[in-house]
Amino acid sequence: MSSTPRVLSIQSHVVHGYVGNKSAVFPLQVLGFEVDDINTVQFSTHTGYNHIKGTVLKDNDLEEIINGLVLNEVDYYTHFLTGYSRSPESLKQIAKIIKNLRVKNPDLVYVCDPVMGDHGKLYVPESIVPVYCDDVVPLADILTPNQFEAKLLTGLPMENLDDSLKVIQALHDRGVKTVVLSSTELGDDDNMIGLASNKDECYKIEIPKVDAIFTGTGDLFAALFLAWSHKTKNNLKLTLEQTIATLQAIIKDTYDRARQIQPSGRIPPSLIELRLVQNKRTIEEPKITITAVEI
Ligand code: ATP
Ligand code: PLP
Ligand code: PXL
Repeated sequence: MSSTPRVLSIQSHVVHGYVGNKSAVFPLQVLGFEVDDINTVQFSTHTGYNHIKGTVLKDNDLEEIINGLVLNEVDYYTHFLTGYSRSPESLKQIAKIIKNLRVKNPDLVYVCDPVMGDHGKLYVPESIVPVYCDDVVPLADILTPNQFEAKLLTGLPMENLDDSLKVIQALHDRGVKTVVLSSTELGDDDNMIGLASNKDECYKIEIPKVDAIFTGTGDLFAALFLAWSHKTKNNLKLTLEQTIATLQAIIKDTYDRARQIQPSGRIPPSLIELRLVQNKRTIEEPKITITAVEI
């Protein structure tokens, strides 16, 4: 009998809504993972709302919490997951934490979502970029940047599919086993392209665009990819398909529900919070409707 996988997830907490740990913990638990979650911030809501209120975990506090896990000898994890991080210091701490966790479990899988920005815009301080490049990315087993983040990490252009394969190879060359471009604008007007690659194979998937801005979907993507990699024993094609199938269903349901309430115009953030709880069954058993193709 295989034992229950255990994840340490260091991400944001929001009281209302679904980003960071709120977007990752429930799906991981539903898929059978024990999740220990450290909250880097506790905000009322995500930062897309009009008022941003809450507190940020101090670097000393993060160290103390980790120290408590170590002293109590409960610091054995099969997986480590990190997302949005605002300070270079906290990212450096994360690099230290991974190294220590790997002393306890040399097979620990580190899933890094290098959240820095999207569509040409940074939403973290620029000083974070070199810390990701030099200290964190080389430690990642699975890396889930979007198109903009992948360009930042490699300094390479990404105007077409050929470019994206070079970017992916540059990230493999830094030691990353699995590189996943969670969303790129390399498709047509109606589709985004996702790409997933390991040393043996690379898959492309076309994701139909839904006409709204979702928040927390990148965090959900990373958590689902972690879960399905484990559950499929690293079957890359199936992992990508299960991840996208889940996201598509949740996004469609969230959008349809918002449009019932507000039939036209821009949907405000509070109406488009991801419907995770309502889609528990889909998370458990996604129905694959879009298949990935090998390239
Ligand atoms: P991160 O910044 O966390 O690295 P990201 O920018 O790729 O990730 P998103 O743009 O939220 O994060 O995309 C993650 C996934 O969410 C995509 O692969 C796609 O499946 C889904 N998604 C997000 N927005 C949409 C949308 N408007 N229409 C359809 N799918 C979407
Ligand atoms: N907008 C802001 C201001 C953010 O801080 C983040 C993530 O940190 C996002 C958008 C993106 O969220 P996601 O990629 O999970 O959809
Ligand atoms: O990755 C999404 C995210 C995480 N944490 C906080 C956020 C957001 C997106 O807005 O505001 C605090």
